[in-house]
Amino acid sequence: MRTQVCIIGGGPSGLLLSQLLDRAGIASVVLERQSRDYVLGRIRAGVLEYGTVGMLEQAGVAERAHAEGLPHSGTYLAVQNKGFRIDFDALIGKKVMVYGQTEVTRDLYAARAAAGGTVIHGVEGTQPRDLDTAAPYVTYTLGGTEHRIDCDFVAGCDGFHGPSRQAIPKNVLTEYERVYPFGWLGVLSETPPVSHELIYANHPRGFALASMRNANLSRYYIQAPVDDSLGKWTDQAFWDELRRRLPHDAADALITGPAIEKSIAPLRSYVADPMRWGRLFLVGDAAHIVPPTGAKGLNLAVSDVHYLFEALKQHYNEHDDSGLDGYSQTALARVWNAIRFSWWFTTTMHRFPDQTPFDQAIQDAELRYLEGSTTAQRGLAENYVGLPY
Ligand code: FAS
Ligand code: PHB
Repeated sequence: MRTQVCIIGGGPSGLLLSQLLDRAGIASVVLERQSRDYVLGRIRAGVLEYGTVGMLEQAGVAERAHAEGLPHSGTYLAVQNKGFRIDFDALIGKKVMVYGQTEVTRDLYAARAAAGGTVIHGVEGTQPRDLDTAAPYVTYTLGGTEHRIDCDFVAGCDGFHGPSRQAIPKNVLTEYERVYPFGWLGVLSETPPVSHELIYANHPRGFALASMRNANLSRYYIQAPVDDSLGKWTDQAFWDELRRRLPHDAADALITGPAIEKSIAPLRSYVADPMRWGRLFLVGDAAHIVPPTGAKGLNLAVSDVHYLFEALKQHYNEHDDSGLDGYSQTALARVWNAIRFSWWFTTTMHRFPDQTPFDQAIQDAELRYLEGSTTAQRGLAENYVGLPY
């Protein structure tokens, strides 16, 4: 088989890139290791930057998001059970949209199917090859049969554990990493959200987040040891701990119910540089990971797609490779802005096991400054709603 762009990974970045390329008349094939249902069964991001909504519109897949998504013009922060609001609209004149990554991916799968796009599920042993030549190709097996796709470019949209980043020689790649000494215990429940907007809570017992997916589907998180066993956290234990950490009015209003999904996710910051090697371009989690505190993971994947899509269009339509040659530098500039914001927000809102009284005093001062300064709040707001592409 031959195509113009071979995309490894059928998550949000791979599917969005394929959809955009298709609408620009550029052929692609998506190779996905898991089944469609497995991909859709993953519970992940919940907040879309306004730039991400714009990209979904450009891809022709934003209709359901606009119909069912929840525009949010602000968020609450809470310190020791006392909340205050950051008003995105008043500070920045922009909103975010609460619409789950699962639904974004569902809409993208539907659009690829409607367009007759090629998404091959269940592939194994995917391997990009001859990336440092003008004739790269990708091999994989399907049902025990070896296949090969010849292409012009390979987009590594295969997440943190995929083969694309591994294909870059170790002496070419610089990796930056910070692992946080805690995880997030997340619960999904078919209950009305406790608040009409998100609540990020800093509490001596640890961080908590009240989020949502729709009017009857709530998403809650509490900071927990990353090696905690899920068995330890009965639903009741989770709800009791969440109540202790939320603002008092929210804790009193909390409607609980059975957890329909419960998981512990580790938190890390990670960046791989460069995001390009020869005809391979890394996109999304294949190149970078952020702690979910700043709601940046999915949104960063989308801005990478934006830069790569524009560069590929420029290559095919104008025979100009300046976008491709500048992709890694351009994408990494935005990545590092998001890495910084996510690190700052995580450091400000969580309790670290080894933090000294000085560290705690600094965190308290940071939060008091944030509560009392519209300038500080404007900084948080412009990063949270998404910096321009
Ligand atoms: P993805 O990992 O989504 O997709 C990569 C795809 O490649 C997967 O479908 C995988 O099956 C496939 N693949 C891997 N290896 C392959 C191979 N060898 N061959 C073929 N296919 C292969 N972000 C937020 O913004 N907010 C959040 O709250 C949030 N919560 C998260 C919670 C968890 C538990 C995790 C793991 C991530 C969370 N994220 C969150 C980040 C997450 O949403 C990612 O940023 C987003 O999925 C990135 O999209 P992709 O880059 O497409 O990678
Ligand atoms: C979520 O709804 O899953 C969510 C929202 C905001 C975050 C992280 C996760 O910062």
